[in-house]
Amino acid sequence: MPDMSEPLAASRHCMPAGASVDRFAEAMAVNGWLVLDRFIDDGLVARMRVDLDRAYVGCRRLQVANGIALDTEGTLHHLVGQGESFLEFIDRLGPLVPHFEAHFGGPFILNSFGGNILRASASYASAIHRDVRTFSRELPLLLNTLLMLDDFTVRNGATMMMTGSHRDQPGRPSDEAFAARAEAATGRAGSLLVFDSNLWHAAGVNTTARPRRSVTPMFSRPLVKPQFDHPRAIGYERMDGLSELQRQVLGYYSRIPVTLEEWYQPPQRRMYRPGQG
Ligand SMILES: O=C(O)CCC(=O)C(=O)O
Repeated sequence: MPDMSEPLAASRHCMPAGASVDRFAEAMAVNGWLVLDRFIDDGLVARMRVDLDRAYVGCRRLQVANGIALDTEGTLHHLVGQGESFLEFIDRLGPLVPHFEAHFGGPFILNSFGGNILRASASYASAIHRDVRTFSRELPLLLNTLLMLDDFTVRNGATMMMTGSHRDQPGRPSDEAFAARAEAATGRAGSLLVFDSNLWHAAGVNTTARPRRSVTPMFSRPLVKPQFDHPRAIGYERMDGLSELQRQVLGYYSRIPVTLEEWYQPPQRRMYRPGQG
């Protein structure tokens, strides 16, 4: 249910889901971020909400059991393998492959697949941060995305984006500098926020009584070590049942061999295939 108490103002950074590669590239270069309006349909968004709530039970149990409950409330990690809807989302990335490949200058893979159920209490995602520790400016190592599973509004804590900071802000900005340039990434449920990982951002403050949910897949060049071994988590044996896009993005073509038998293979059977960069 949308929050009817606040009309949803479209962000000036919002563009149609089918925006061209050139328009995408220009917004990324100049602003460092954009929102693709309703990139995912209501049906898949609804299934992802159900899977997200279910996955949170398992993530939270481990956060509490392992003594890291304090600033992780509402956060989820490594959702691939914790719900079929998340694998389906990977398959829906097809229309964006040219955009992402142009951004990276070649193929890309999933680096991590987290989520955030933002309530009034804050987690580490509410601090001003960026998700790549090394400021790499022109060399795109990582690309952030955030799929809105609820409408994102100013009142429910739409992500605050420091526009242009991917170009000129190597170090953490002061709170004042961040506030002066931060804009709210508002959008309708199903919209996809895409941003340069060099850009400083923070979850907003949710002042409503309802959760504001999202998933946050990040992508990289295949040569960057992912935060999770997705092919092993899903299972090597499931590869035949996955689409070509899922195999590529989940990293089945950029695995690390562990035996000489795995290493000595013809190119098309290699764990790390030719052309992965
Ligand atoms: O939930 C949010 O608004 C922020 C998410 C975030 O910080 C991230 O994806 O790195």
